[in-house]
Order: sequence, then C-alpha cells, then structure tokens
Amino acid sequence: MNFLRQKISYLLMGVMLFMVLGACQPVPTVESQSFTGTPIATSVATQTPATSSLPVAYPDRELSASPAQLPKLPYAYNALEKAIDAETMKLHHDRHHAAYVNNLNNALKKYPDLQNRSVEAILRDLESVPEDIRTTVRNNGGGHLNHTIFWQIMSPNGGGQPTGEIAQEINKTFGNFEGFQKQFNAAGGDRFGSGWVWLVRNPQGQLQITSTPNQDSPIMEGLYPIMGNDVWEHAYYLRYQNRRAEYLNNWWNVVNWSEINRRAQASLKQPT
Ligand code: MN3
Repeated sequence: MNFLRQKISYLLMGVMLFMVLGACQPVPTVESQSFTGTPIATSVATQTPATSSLPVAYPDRELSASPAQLPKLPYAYNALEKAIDAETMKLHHDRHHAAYVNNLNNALKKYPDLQNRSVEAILRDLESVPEDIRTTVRNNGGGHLNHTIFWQIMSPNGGGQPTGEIAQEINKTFGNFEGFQKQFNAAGGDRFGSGWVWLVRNPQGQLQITSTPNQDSPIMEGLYPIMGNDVWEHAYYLRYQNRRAEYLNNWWNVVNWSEINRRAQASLKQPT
C-alpha cells in the first residue's frame, strides 16, 4: 500500500514538474516586448495570424472571386493594442472575415460565371446576381471587401494627424481634422445596429462621410470607400463592451494615413 502511495506521489511530482517546465517556456521576444494586454491575449498574441498565399489587397487590384481568399493580416494580432486587443483581432480576422469568404465562395459555386467577375464588380451590379443568392452575396461579398480594406487602413505605426494630400482635402471639406473626426464619430455612433462608417469620394469627386448598414459597401451606391471603421460589436466588444463611442475615439490611434492617402489618390482615377 505504501509502495503504491509512493508511486502515485512520484507520478504527481513528475506531472507537476512537467507543467512547471511547460509554463517556463520562453515567449518569443518580439511579442513579449510589445505586449501589454491580459494573459488571455498573451497566448493569442504569440500566434501567427492566419495567412494565405494571397498578398494583401491594394486599391489598384480588385478582389478575385475564383475563389475569394482570406487576405493575410498585415501585422500581428496584438499590433493594434493602442485601440484593439489581440483576442478581438484574432476572432475578427480568423473567424468573422474567414466566414464571409467561405460563405461567398459557397454561394458562387452554383453560378461559376459570377466567379469570373471581381468581388467589386459583383457588388456594383447586384441586380444581375440570381435572386436565390443575392442577399448572401451582398452580405458576404460586402463583408469580404469591407474587412480587406479595414485591415489595410490600420497600422501599428498609425494615428496622429493626417498627412499628404488627404490632410489638405479634409481641411478643405470639413474645416479641420477635429471637425472631420467629430462628424465621422457621430456618423459611426448614429449607425443603428451593425454597420460601417466611411469617408468616401462621390462621383462628383468630393469627399463625403457616410455610413452603411450590415456589410453593405459604399461601392453599391457608386461611392469609392477611402477609409472606414467597422462599428459591428464584434469589432470592439471584448475591450469596450457596449461603449462604441470610446472605441470610435481610440481607433484614431491606429489609422494608417499613408494607405488612406493611397486610396484617396486611387479614388481620383476611378469612376467610382
Ligand atoms: Mn467586422
């Protein structure tokens, strides 16, 4: 009996030692240096973002629908901690965006001709999409496009005052940057339920703040999306709970003005 008890205690000690050693595994230095979040986010932050062979999407290349692919997140999950926590980034990109991509591909399987068009071309002409998949394509094609833009117009080195041409255009249109931020945040706050707030260029070439419900894209209304913020709860819920206004304020700390400038210039060259 004593022998058995001794064996069990040795076994328990072994298990404990194994657990302690496991917990002492060194954390990769890059993540540990920049990480400031909660323990649950640590495990997320040390993971590599889900990737595909597809490079990140740029405004001068429309998104393929044959099949649509989840674009690579252009930074680590914890890179935007100034505004968004790592766990939210992981769920948002790996689960929500991935689901839009999968749902879009499943819907388009039945109509291979549509796969030859870009996601943008499909969304610009939703009336030509067969009725039985139209709502699915609208929600998931829109979700894919909106999120692809969203990841790009944020950066760990973002924030601060706008730079370049867009800074001048914002001042000209909205008086100053603070006035623009105020209007943009108000439009995001006023969006009832889920949706997006956008800075777009209209067909007359002017800047305009607008918001869309659900996953609707401004391109469905002939407007070119220059920058947008996701005001679905899944974009901010883990850190901000129901405090959308606080999220909208903090989000400016990660806004990527160089990419926004690039999109603003691209919007001048395109019909919509
Ligand atoms: Mn979202």
